[in-house]
Amino acid sequence: MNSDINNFDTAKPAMMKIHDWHTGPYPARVRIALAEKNLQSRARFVSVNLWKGEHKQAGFLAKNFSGTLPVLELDDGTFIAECTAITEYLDALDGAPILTGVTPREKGVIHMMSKRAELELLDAISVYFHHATPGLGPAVESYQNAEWGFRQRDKALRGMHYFNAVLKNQPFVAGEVFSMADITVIGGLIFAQLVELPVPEECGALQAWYARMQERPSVKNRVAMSVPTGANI
Ligand code: GTS
Repeated sequence: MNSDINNFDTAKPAMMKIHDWHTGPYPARVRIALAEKNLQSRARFVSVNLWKGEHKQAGFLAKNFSGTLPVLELDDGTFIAECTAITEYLDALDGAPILTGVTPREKGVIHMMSKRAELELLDAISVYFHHATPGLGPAVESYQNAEWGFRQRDKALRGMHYFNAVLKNQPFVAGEVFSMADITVIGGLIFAQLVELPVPEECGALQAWYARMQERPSVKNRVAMSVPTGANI
């Protein structure tokens, strides 16, 4: 059987290459997942400069049709894009902690809450950034629609209220354990900070949860893990 689980030899050095940008909220999700699973020493980061539009050039588009980061590149030449897909790959490689659920119920709830965090928070903030702010600059942002961007900002604020309500009743986004869904909301709040969209004052449960999340070493060290030499954080 040619499974990655069988091929994943703990004695071997890095086997994964991650196309990354050190301050990006989406790539941060994968770095947090790697650190939670203590797999960071197996990953090598390759910087793709978003501000220079390197992710829209043909060489990168051949790796990920969507032209987004992060992308995991395996030794056999397979490219896996999408934070959730990469996290699922990492979870299938190695043991505890499992971030995407063990039982069918856990898997279903974690997937739903992570997707909801993308739809209602992180992706909405990303649209706001690209459409209603200068985004990555005129050379990269070929089309902007500010009205759409502001609508998405408002959507993200509603999303913050939703996750606040969830976190009033449970310690983590998908229930009783830390999971990929928490990482997705963390990505959303990292992006919110970058675009200076604060968590509303009345969202105390979300603020308290985020303060707890920021204490986790995986979250604290997420930028340092992949900062390229000479980068001016
Ligand atoms: N659905 C994708 C995922 O989950 O991986 C979205 C990835 C994404 O939007 N990545 C951002 C990107 O490449 C990286 S960052 O915003 O976190 O830095 N954005 C560049 C662009 O031009 O959209």
